[in-house]
Amino acid sequence: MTTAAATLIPASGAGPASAASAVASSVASSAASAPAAERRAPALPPRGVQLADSAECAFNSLCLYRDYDFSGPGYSIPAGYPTDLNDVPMPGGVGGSSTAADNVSSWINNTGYYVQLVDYAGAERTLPPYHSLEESFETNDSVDAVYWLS
Ligand SMILES: [Ca+2]
Repeated sequence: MTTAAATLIPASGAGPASAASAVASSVASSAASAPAAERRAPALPPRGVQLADSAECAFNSLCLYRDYDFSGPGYSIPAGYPTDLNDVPMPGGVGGSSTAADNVSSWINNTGYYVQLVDYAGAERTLPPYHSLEESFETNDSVDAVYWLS
């Protein structure tokens, strides 16, 4: 939760306060880095929104969170949109992952649909309507795609 706290290191010997040109070499490169090698889910745009901190999971949305207890960076996906989590940005994941694939630890299904949580390398599980889920140790950070069952 560190917002851009610029750490200005004054160059020794340099004059005072010439810090007007703060070189912000932040990580501004967005997306465009997906391996795309093993994609099976429909590559629909997620049409989701990044959740603000401690935002409620809106009605008719599936909300997914990087961390347990529905915390950390979160994202919401409208009901009915199958989503490859490789397309969903989510910084700070395990192993340096920058997407929601193999990264989600808790879920809120605030829709009337059954949601299929798909691990490309493993099993599929179903999250019933209006249920939340904290991943177990075995299934934590394993889901790669989300499908919807009618
Ligand atoms: Ca996680």
